[in-house]
Amino acid sequence: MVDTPINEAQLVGAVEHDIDADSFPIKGWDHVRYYVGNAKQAAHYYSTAFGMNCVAYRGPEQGFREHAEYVMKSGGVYFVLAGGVTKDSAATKHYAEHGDGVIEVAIEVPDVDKNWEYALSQGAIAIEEPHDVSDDNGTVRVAVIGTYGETRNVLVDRSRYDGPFWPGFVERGPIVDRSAKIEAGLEPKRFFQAVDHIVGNVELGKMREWVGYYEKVMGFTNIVEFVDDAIATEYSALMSKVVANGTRKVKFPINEPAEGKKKSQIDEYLEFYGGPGVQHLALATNDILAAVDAMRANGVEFLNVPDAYYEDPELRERIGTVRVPIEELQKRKILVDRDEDGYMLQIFTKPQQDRPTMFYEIIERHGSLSFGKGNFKALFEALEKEQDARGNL
Ligand code: TYF
Ligand code: FE
Repeated sequence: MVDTPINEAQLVGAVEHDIDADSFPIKGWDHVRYYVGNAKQAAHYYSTAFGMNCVAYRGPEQGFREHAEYVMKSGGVYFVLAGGVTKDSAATKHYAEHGDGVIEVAIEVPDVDKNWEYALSQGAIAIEEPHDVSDDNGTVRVAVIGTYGETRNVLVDRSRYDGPFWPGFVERGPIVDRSAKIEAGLEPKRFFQAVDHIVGNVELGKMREWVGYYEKVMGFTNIVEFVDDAIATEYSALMSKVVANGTRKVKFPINEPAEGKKKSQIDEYLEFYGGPGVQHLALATNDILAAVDAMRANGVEFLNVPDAYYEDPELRERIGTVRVPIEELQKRKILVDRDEDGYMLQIFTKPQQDRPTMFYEIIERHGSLSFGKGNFKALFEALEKEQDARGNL
């Protein structure tokens, strides 16, 4: 394959940066924890549809009576699918209110106490003070900070731990055996290798507040992508700003609804999720074509993009040459954008649960550090069609 990103930094558009000089140093993503209605079935879906492998488990069998938790991995990031076993467990209640959704966005830090103290001094919402969690395999140090809605940012130091995922978890093998498909060349070993960004939807008028929160509490900076009328189509109007840490490994775009003729896609999310929360996770891949082919074959639905998008001479001029003919992108409905640093390929799934809430983006970066601003119009028009089909007028 030609010219595909090879290391994690390139995959996610990270830049040279010395974290030792930061007030809030960050190594990278640690895990994303979901509360879902049925973790056993979700683990199966994420295995087949997203090519993740189950690596660890914790549940009643280990003495944790409230939840069953399946730890999925693809590349460097852990995805924890937690489901309620009892009728009033935290996951059961969260699911009743929000449907499937993200409860924790966890980041790995060199020294939890240092980050905690800095964050608190800057007005962070304190949820759990730094503490040790241990088993025979060692100790994880952890603290929890609040963010939008019920979402939490967990700070993790796992340098003194070498067991499966987290103390209390036991090792567990893959749920689905994909080896025959991988050997036959039908599926890549991993559909994606890293998390690129995690997006939050907040209420009207709150975007600036949450951007300010990350600037103060985590020392993040506002990068690129102010969103204006350029993306306010008929009724998917939104405002969006991106904050990132110094290395840009951790990027948090934050959206709020904007005035439009009809209901904003962000308002639709807020209504069905029951408040602010994680809207989409962008997963970085070095082969978006193979990933999308495998996901489609396994039943994942993507947003439709009209042929007119690809046939527009302006697009071809703006994009120039990319690693595959445009026709290969068109066949798969993959979007493409270019900025001063390079180009990127991206595609969006439809919502991944019955509520029109969380979805995924698959992204393949080639130098570009941005978020696909050139695609906003086409993307939001496709989203509007989906909103229409749901009767959201
Ligand atoms: O993360 C981003 O900013 C891009 C664009 O509902 C985007 O993926 C923003 C809002 C949205 C879908 C995509
Ligand atoms: Fe995105």
